[in-house]
Amino acid sequence: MSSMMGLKDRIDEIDKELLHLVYKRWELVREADQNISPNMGYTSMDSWTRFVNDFSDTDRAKAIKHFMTECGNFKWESNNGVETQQRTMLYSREYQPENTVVKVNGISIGDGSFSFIMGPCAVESEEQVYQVADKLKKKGVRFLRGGAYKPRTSPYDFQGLGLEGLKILAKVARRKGMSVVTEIMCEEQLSAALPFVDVIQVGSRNMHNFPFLKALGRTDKPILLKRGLSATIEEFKLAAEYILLEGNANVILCERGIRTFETATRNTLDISAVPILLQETHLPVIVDVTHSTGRKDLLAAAAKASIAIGAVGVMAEVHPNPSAALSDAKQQMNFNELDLFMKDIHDYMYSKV
Ligand SMILES: [Mn+2]
Repeated sequence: MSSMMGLKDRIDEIDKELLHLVYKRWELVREADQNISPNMGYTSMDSWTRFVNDFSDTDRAKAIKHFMTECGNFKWESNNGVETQQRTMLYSREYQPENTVVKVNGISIGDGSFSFIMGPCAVESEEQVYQVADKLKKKGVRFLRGGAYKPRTSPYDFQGLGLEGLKILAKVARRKGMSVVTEIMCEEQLSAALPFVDVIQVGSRNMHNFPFLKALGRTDKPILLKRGLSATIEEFKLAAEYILLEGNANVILCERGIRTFETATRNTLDISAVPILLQETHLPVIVDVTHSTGRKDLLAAAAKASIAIGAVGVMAEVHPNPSAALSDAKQQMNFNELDLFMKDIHDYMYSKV
């Protein structure tokens, strides 16, 4: 028994050394990838493949492959007898079988509960935000959304109150015990905005902004990543990978509709993206019912569909007086509509059990 323990200790010791070496190697690989032109025909992946295949001792090769797989970064595929490495994506279920649970001020997203992220399209005044937050809090909503930096399609449209808007949002949210979900548009806004934000939203138009995604990956804030308006599911997952690779594991995916030929809705809600993302990633998936449909008469139906198909939350816009809103006037719910929306969803959730 004691010799078993001794062996185990030695294995642990070796694992530590190996991990240290693998990490050192990984650092060099990253440096090489940044400095060596891919046209030179040399990639770090190739060197590992050569290294392993050069072993005549298959047991040793197997041991190394096993170790690398255990490390979680690579899987191995045999192609006509030649072993090649396939990168295991950090977002994938292979890398992490269990669901990621994102914690925001003690509230969990992705733990089996259902989250509502609601608030006005844009922060317009403290009074407006307060009215909405007060109403939402009474409905049990824990996440207050609101745009301070607004990425508008036209440069002549209302661009948001910026940092001032963010301060209003944070002040009201703190007072109400809610968490702030808001869009930050670029790295320059990040440091000033961080103290006022609990979840950073990456807007649809920014999903492909890789330097920004990397910058977000270096923060420890939860990130709500919206799907690009013309992004495939594969591109969406890879955008998440940019954040994860920099070390931030708190990523929430948000399906928000894609651009199709259909004009009856603002975008086409790609509802089947939800279970695909849940199968292929371990990240929580929510649905933005407001921007995907752009129609108030479809919000509750879209939210119920989202619940049925496995989403862990929905995002929707609420305004005290939508017709006077400075943005998205047509699609924001007023308070009566919010009451009906919440009742509809509540009835649905409880009729299911
Ligand atoms: Mn909006």
